[in-house]
Amino acid sequence: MSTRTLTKDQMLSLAEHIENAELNVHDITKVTNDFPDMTFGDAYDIQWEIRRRKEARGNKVIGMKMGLTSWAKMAQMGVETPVYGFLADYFSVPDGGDIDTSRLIHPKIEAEVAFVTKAPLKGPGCHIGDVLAATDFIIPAVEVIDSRYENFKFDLISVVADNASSTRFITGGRMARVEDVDLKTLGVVMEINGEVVELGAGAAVLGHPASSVAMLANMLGERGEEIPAGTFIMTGGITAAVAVKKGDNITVRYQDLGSVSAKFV
Ligand code: OOG
Ligand code: MG
Repeated sequence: MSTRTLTKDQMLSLAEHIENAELNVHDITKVTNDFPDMTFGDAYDIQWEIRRRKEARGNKVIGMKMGLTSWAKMAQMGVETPVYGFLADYFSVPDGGDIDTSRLIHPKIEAEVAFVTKAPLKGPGCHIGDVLAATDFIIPAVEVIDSRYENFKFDLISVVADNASSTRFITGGRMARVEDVDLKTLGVVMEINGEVVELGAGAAVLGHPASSVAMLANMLGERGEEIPAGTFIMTGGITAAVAVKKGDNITVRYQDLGSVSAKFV
């Protein structure tokens, strides 16, 4: 676990500051501008405090996400280390549903594969075989990310503190058993208003999306946390994220697993 540079009061007030940007839909400068010595330990403390604030308000945490797990995403954002975040109940949008752009700052969409576990996973030492054995099913998922930072520009420490830009997600298509899908070659095609904007295959995510779940277990293990059985986990964007705006209809097609759609209103 990395060291801390923030006092408890600074950590608490940064959590409030960042969460308020989400709740009040306005951007902020990245937190490392004012606190350049912040560490990953400080940033995850802030993220866990935002999670605590939401739970104290009655929101439920309904899953986890990994981010920056593909080269396309790392190159797009100029960073090279995956990060995790949590998913709150109100982030979930039904397949084919509307996403209210008045609640978002500058949304982008990502094509992802989600896992649902049937046994706990605990790092350190969690590997892909453990993940495959503990997987109940996989299901297509599209994430809507919305960095609270100006111009969607950040460094890793800032994005961790901002819950890895989490804001909305849509699951859909068809669930499948992990042994029935070749997740490395699983093709995805992203369309906005009927036009293909990105495409890719599952191997873009750390060689195999299950590796992303193993990495999550190992990162949580550093804080003494685990992935409980029954957890929904998004493994990270396969392609670069694509900006969307009010009026856009989006569909992501998954090879043999159907599609996920939404409308930005
Ligand atoms: C950070 C979150 C990235 C993914 O799937 O790679 C992410 C960001 O790019 O804003 O969710
Ligand atoms: Mg994502």
